[in-house]
Amino acid sequence: MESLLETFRNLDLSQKILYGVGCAAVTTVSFVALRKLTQKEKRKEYPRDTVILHQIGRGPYAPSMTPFAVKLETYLRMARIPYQNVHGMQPSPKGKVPWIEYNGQPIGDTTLCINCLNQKLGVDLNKRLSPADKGIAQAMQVMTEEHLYWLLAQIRWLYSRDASFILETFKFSKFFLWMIRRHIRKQTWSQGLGRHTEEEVVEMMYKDFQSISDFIGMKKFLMGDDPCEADCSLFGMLSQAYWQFNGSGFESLIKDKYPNLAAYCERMKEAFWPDWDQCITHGGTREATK
Ligand SMILES: N[C@@H](CCC(=O)N[C@@H](CS)C(=O)NCC(=O)O)C(=O)O
Repeated sequence: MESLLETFRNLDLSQKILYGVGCAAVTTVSFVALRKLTQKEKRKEYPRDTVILHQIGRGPYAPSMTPFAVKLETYLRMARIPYQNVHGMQPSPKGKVPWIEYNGQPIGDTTLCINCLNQKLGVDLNKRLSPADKGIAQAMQVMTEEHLYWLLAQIRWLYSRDASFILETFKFSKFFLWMIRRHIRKQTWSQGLGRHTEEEVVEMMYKDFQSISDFIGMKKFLMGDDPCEADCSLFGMLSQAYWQFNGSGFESLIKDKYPNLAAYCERMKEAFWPDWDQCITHGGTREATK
């Protein structure tokens, strides 16, 4: 020990700095490795053949504040697949939420989760659709998830007139909200829709809602009398705008301007969420508009 200290004292400044950086790197790597090891030890044993659905906590007026969690859980219910919720902030191996584990296999991205379960369990919620209708359903789903989602994200997170709902729901500090907004600004800028003005974003949102509303018309579900896979996605997204768009300035938009979409939301809720009131945190279903 003594000779080690002596050697250290005899080093010049740059060698001492190099030595310090080396020590810090070794300590960090050991700490991370140790954490990973202990985490692995603590890894939970889940029942076999049950989907473990990792998602953030319940939402105040819909079962989640993320449309993708409502989508995935609705799919599990529609396909009657046994599942267990694990609420928390742990992201998928792809860095997003929600995600699933199935017999020890983690799967990220809701569409990939659904594809994998369809394949493993022989589920096909689109079996009554013609090839042309499958094409339309896919286009509607992609518009909902990859276009409308980013518009609604900007309206909820960036343009909200009143952020108190978000602050209270997520128990965020103002600083954390600022960080989330920064993250969403960066994401939407890279995606492209974040480069538009607020007016342009709002106009695009109207156009998406109008297209979906016109397409559904008087049908019960997106593609007719029977619900299909894309309904999970659509319902997940609409559930946010219909039930929990508080503070956005568009709280009553669906109810006032697109009554067939409001009826659709209620129909999906009735068909797949008989326990809705137990799955929301606000105690009792809120009227869609104030
Ligand atoms: N395509 C993904 C989208 C999931 C998604 O965007 N989740 C959001 C929450 S609504 C998220 O995890 N955001 C964190 C981030 O992007 O860093 C899926 O279907 O799972």
